Amino acid sequence: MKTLLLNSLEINIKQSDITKETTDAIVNAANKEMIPGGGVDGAINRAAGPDLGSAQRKLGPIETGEAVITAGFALPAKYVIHTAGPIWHDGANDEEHELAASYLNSLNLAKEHKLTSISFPAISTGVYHFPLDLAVKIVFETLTEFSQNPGTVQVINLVNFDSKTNVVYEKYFAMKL
Ligand code: AR6
Repeated sequence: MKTLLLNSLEINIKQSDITKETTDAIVNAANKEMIPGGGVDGAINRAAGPDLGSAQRKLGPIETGEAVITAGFALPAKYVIHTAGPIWHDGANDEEHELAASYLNSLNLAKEHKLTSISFPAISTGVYHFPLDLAVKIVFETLTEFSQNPGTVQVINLVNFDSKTNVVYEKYFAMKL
């Protein structure tokens, strides 16, 4: 795990399974329909139990970049913040702004609920095919913007399932900080 400070925000970059996180909230890379799918969404739903899927479905459909909150049910995390990241087409369809919105809206929701810690997966970089290098740059810029006014939020974990993703995160953040 690598720990960095972004203004007063503690950022932890780690290779792990997000369903094990004990932060106040974990973020789910969901779809607009809010129908539990595969990838991290599937893993979170399996670990949380069937009540999560019922709560999730009731809140759909949502817009790309929007974020909504449910309980965490059987997860160690108290809440799940669900966001629909953009599907990558060619980069000319506002994908970059939409990915930034997914992160910023999730963080603002955590702040509104007076949470202190939140964990993110690498939204949109799986089956939605967002280029990893560009995604990591957007995450860094969005967290930097949020760190100006983080409210109650003190700790942000960037939780990567595979080592390739984790290495790209570590290198980019180390270069910038
Ligand atoms: N913990 C942390 N990260 C994980 C885990 C885990 N347990 N499992 C997978 N990842 P993806 P997307 C990583 O495809 O691209 C679903 O069907 C994975 O390795 O889960 O936003 C939804 O319902 C990758 O780095 O999300 C949507 O329909 C990252 O999570 C669609 O996929 C994101 O990969 C969303 O696609």
